[in-house]
Amino acid sequence: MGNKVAFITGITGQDGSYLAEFLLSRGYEVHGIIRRASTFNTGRLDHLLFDGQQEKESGLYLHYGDMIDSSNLNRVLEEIKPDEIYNLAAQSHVKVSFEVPEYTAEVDAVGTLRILDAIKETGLKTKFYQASTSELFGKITEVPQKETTPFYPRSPYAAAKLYAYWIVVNYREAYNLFACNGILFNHESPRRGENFVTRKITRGIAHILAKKQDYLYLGNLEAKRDWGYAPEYVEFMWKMLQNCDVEDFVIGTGETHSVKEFVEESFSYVGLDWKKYVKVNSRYFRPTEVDLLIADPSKAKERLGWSPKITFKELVKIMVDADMRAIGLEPIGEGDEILKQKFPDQWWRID
Ligand code: NAP
Ligand code: G4F
Repeated sequence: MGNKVAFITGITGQDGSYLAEFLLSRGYEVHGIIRRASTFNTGRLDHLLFDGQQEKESGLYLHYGDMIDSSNLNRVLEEIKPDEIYNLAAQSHVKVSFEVPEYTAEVDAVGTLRILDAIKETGLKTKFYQASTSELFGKITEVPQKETTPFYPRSPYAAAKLYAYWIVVNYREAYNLFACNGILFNHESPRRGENFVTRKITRGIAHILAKKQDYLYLGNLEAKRDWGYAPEYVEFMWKMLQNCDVEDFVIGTGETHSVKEFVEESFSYVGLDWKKYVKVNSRYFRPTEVDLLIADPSKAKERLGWSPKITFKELVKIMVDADMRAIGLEPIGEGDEILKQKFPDQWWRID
């Protein structure tokens, strides 16, 4: 039997790049779609594609494609016949979804349907992972949130992901597909997009230290999130598809912290008083906010033996160290040390 074949949509994103690295480390042949853009958008994958300027054979194959083009999705699936599909592509920014609601629905909701329908129509024997989200819980009705907590989406993004969640359940029940939802709470890393709040803060601190920026402008400091470390979460995506049963799981740390706590913790790590640098700007507030997210990941622990290693404070240190290094400053170093100690056999490149 040859190597297993995986197909990842959203491979150029934070999670997609870690997942590609993980699957390659396990001997998979990995395929992904990338969007044609006027600038290169493979920055998070370049270490897998090139040795310096030289292309390398790593088992990673990229195809042009888009979640709104079903002809292309059908063609790629027919061609590569993947054993596992990870649907991570999304317009994933909640605030932006209020500005491009229709596009967000096309990509995040109908895009998911396009792939599921391609699987059904072609009769492809494959397993399907859907990137569902804690944003589904929105205006929460239960603390902490678990697989059975009712959904109440609070943004066009969450409403689109709600459709995607249910179409996965429907295709599983109607057509017997191996298709499941990972309901993941926020997970971050040095590869997080620069306009998500954690990365905006840690990158802002590095810029302030390097005297390239005077202030950091943020929105709602009171919102609370359950923040974990992305490499640990992508490993769970894979575990879900190796599970004998086809079922949905919540993944998170079980701890919640406010944006203000993230700010305090990260500024104090580098010895700065955050009050001197952080200004609140109304342009970063959302028309409707999700106030409190906190996971109950006990099903994942009991059934698949998953529990996260990286705590909130450690995540802050890992991200601040990486952003300091990225801008040419000597990192404080505690974050790097934590990674070395907790993941001696880590499979991802530490940024
Ligand atoms: P991300 O960094 O924003 O990556 C999104 C990916 O989707 C990128 O590769 C992007 O391509 C691609 N994409 C966007 N629109 C597309 C389109 N029309 N056609 C094809 N590809 C498209 O997101 P992430 O943090 O890795 O998250 C991965 C998935 O998990 C997303 O579905 C997100 O909604 C979901 N999720 C994330 C979290 C989290 O905390 N990170 C939590 C729960 C769920 P470009 O590089 O070309 O933009
Ligand atoms: O970092 P955020 O933009 O992430 P958000 O909205 O929680 O969404 C992320 O996690 C979801 C899982 O729960 C994913 F499904 C989704 O794709 C994405 O990855 O904002 C976090 C909090 C919000 O309450 C926001 O209002 O931070 C608050 N915030 C305060 N100032 C800010 C800012 N958010 C951003 N992006 N930028 C700010 O300046």
